[in-house]
Amino acid sequence: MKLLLPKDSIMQTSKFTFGVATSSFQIEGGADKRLPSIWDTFCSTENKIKDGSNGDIACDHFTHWHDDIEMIASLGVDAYRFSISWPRVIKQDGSLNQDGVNFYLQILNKLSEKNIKAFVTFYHWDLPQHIEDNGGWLNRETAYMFRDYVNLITQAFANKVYSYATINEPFCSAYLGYEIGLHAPGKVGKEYGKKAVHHLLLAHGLAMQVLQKNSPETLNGIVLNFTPCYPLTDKKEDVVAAQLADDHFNQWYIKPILDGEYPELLDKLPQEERPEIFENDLTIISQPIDYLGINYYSRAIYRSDDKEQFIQEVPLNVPLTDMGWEIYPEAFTELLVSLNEKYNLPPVYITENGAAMPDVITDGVVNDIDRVEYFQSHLYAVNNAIAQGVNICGYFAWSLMDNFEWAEGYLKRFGLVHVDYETQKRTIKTSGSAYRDLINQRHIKSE
Ligand code: IFM
Repeated sequence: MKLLLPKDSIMQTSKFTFGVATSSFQIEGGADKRLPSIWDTFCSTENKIKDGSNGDIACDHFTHWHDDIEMIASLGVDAYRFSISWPRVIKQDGSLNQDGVNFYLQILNKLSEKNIKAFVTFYHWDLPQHIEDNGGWLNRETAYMFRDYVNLITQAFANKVYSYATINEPFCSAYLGYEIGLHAPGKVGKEYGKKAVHHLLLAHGLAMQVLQKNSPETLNGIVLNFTPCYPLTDKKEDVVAAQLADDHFNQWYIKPILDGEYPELLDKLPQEERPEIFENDLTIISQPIDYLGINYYSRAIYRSDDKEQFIQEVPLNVPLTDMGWEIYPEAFTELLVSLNEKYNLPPVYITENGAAMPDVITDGVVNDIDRVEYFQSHLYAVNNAIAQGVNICGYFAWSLMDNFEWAEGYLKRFGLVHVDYETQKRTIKTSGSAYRDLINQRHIKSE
């Protein structure tokens, strides 16, 4: 089964970047060679991870990184997006852990040998546990510790990186981690969520200042996830409910970065839910960025509710992925176009898009047609947004390989490559071959 490149699209030229993405905790393992992170603690807490698993070994990329990069190269991608494990590269006293840094330097060198651009994310949720013990993202000090970590690493990685992202999906860290407790560190309380967001965004702004100084030649930005909010009906109260959800879950993260202010909703929040905002914070947060990374998987539907204001509907009778997320590529186009209308967007990279599917491996083959279809419809959706004037420069499939899917453990598979967790054998799925052929098609066309 084939993936087709949209006709007459920039996607057919080498100006468009195609890549694959992963993150440190989800693939690395090698947990005994670094400090503990909040995800180690969360995994060892009863009933937090569906299959009771952890990230101690994961895909053992810590051992298999060399072959994994050969595999990435065999897919013909232009770029590889991965994250740095903060607890691997920084010691408890704040100094550099050279062994940890060397692990990433070998990866960066190998990528450069293969002519693959390195898109490096500094924070994909694995906060060192000792920093959480001091309040984690509820403590303003954490933002400054993040800045210092970025400062040391940018010096250590000099000239080896193509692009830096400060933070991946602050929504997940703040809301899932500090408000509803589905993710590490598992805190629950409305009074925590927006405080954590503010410190995450402050950390982003402070890190951008460091990047401008230490690494002005790289493409520097942040990665935000969006779940577009649709009303259940066109009744006014449902429309208002969906807009409110959108302010809380989407606009809350992008508006301070691009407009230097939070949505008006800030003034309506009860005092205990408001973050403490210092005088220059929003100026720091709204430092210019070279690009915006956008992650999209699905949409959500809301209806009004007297008590909760808005309630998310469970999708019924619609196509779903194995996560239970609705497959709705139209929302991807609408999201990109609406963000472009609302904001003065910098160049955009789709830094994650993909689907968990109920894969079966038979005689060494994973014929994941459903995932190929997902990619095809979403690539068209991105192309439709490009056709409507959105400046999109690249697309990263989530994920290179099956990995630790957070609270779902190893039960959900998002990879283009199947991982047998017993043997660590990698098998390229039908979707992986289709992605490779799509990229090769483009190379032939642009010659
Ligand atoms: O696996 C995650 C990734 O770490 C962040 N974005 C969403 C993916 C799928 O849930």
